[in-house]
Amino acid sequence: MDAAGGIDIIGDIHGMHTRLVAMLEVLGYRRRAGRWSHAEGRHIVFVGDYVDRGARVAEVVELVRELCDHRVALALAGNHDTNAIAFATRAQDRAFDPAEAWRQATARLAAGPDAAPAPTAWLRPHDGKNLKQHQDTLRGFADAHGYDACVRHFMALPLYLELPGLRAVHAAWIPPAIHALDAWAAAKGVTAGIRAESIDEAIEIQRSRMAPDERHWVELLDLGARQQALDFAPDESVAIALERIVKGVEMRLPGEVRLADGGGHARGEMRIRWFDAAAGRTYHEHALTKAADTEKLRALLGDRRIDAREHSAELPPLPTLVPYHPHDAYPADERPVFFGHYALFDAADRAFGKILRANVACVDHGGGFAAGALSAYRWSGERELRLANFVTVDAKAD
Ligand SMILES: [Mn+2]
Repeated sequence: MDAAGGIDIIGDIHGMHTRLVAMLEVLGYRRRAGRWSHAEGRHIVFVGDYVDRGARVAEVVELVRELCDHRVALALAGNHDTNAIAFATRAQDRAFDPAEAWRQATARLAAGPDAAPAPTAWLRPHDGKNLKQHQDTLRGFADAHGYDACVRHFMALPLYLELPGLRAVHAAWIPPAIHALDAWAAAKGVTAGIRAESIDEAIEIQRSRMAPDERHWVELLDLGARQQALDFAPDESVAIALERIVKGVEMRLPGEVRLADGGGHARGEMRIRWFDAAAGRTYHEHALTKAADTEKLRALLGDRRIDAREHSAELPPLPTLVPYHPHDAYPADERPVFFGHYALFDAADRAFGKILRANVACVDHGGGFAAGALSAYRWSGERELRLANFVTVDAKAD
């Protein structure tokens, strides 16, 4: 364990400023004479997703940034944060222009359902679905300048953290994906994530490291290159590597089975327990979904087991799918891994979706949803994680 104190790993905030302030209070972080600190020298690791859903995005981003500036916290990037970078990058000339993206998108939001098509094509199209997902963030900034500074700041966030005692990532710790990102970053003279001997050292590295800039992010987010790469070497595509670690791993569902995603769209894939082997498991056992979807899978598919032939590498892979693998992807004797992203909450079961295995914990329990809670794990060096070390704040939505 870090000599200076433990680490509080805080889950997805999604613009919920009131919950974040309440969480900092509960965990014992105080702002005195303009400086944040913790009496026992503890630190924070945020697992990303600062924007979308809650209304007070600008204040959340500013507060997280201040905690990082005061060497109290390290903030990782989530998929909503990297999506914002793609939203702010023009498709045609690959130019990064958050201010213009904000002006065009807010004008479309103001015009309502009859809005004309976006005048510019963006790497993440400003279409109905993406615009809807990002609307609270766009409205959360009073002007283009604030949005511009926020998205530029996101480009500098590390994608993962590895310390001797723990690992943290937004959605999934997939070693081949992390290696692909590292190799790509090394060739560019930048770093994608942070490895350090202590959280203090990690925070110092974050302050001085060369982060990917806007030219690099075009490669990380380029959908065209990603599709092309799928045709020959999916695991070597850096865009797929990014997708896997910030969006997790999915598996096709058999037949006509569909699950609704966060935006209510029917999807023929399910999010899976990427840290476990699929072999011999049923669909509902291998799902990493909210309780209602796990029950739906159980109701629709019963104890039907995942079939290796349906999920073999010979099938054309989709961007976020991985082949069926027979071995645990995250070894039982490894240091603990923490991630957010999955919004695993169940009002009826306080333990649901928290300790997924002795060394695997999810810290996102729907902090961005009115019915969910902002969650954190108070880590003090233990190898075996404990439910009692979770802290949740389910104050009213911002
Ligand atoms: Mn996420």
